[in-house]
Amino acid sequence: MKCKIVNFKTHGDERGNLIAIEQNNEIPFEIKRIYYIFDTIDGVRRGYHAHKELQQMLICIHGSCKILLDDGDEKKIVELDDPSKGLYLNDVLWREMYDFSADAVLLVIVSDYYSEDDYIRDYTDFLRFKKKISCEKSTIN
Ligand code: T46
Repeated sequence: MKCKIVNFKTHGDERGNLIAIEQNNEIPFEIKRIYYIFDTIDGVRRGYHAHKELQQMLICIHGSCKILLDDGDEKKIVELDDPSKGLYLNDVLWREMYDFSADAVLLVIVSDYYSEDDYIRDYTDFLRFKKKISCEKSTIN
């Protein structure tokens, strides 16, 4: 599955820690938007969609949460519980976010402005879209 855990450098000293994140350095794309998810209600599950083009870096900067990723063939669960780790997504992956701790803050850095057109919010449409792009790739090759 095309996803990657990125380890950010922590600048730590007797005062505490600091992590710096730069476009085209830790973030391998031009940053157009950031958003964060917090105060999540216990037991809630979010997401249930895939993106057609969007690149994202997900960082749980406080607390913890789990991300279920599904590429149509394989499913994978990634636990984010460390502010020095990012989950880089650059593929059409179905995602669900769940098991948020009460104090979780999930920061998401993304490559484009908000557009509902980039979302696939139906799982059957997602599988159809994956099939279409894989057919297009095999025709080109
Ligand atoms: C994703 C996961 C990790 C906006 O108006 N602007 C925005 O930039 C975003 C992200 C959302 N919204 C609105 C759209 C909805 O009315 O905020 C509301 C909640 O969004 P949504 O239900 O899509 O939230 P999640 O947590 O299911 O998904 C979000 C992102 O939308 C999505 O891109 O990959 O977090």
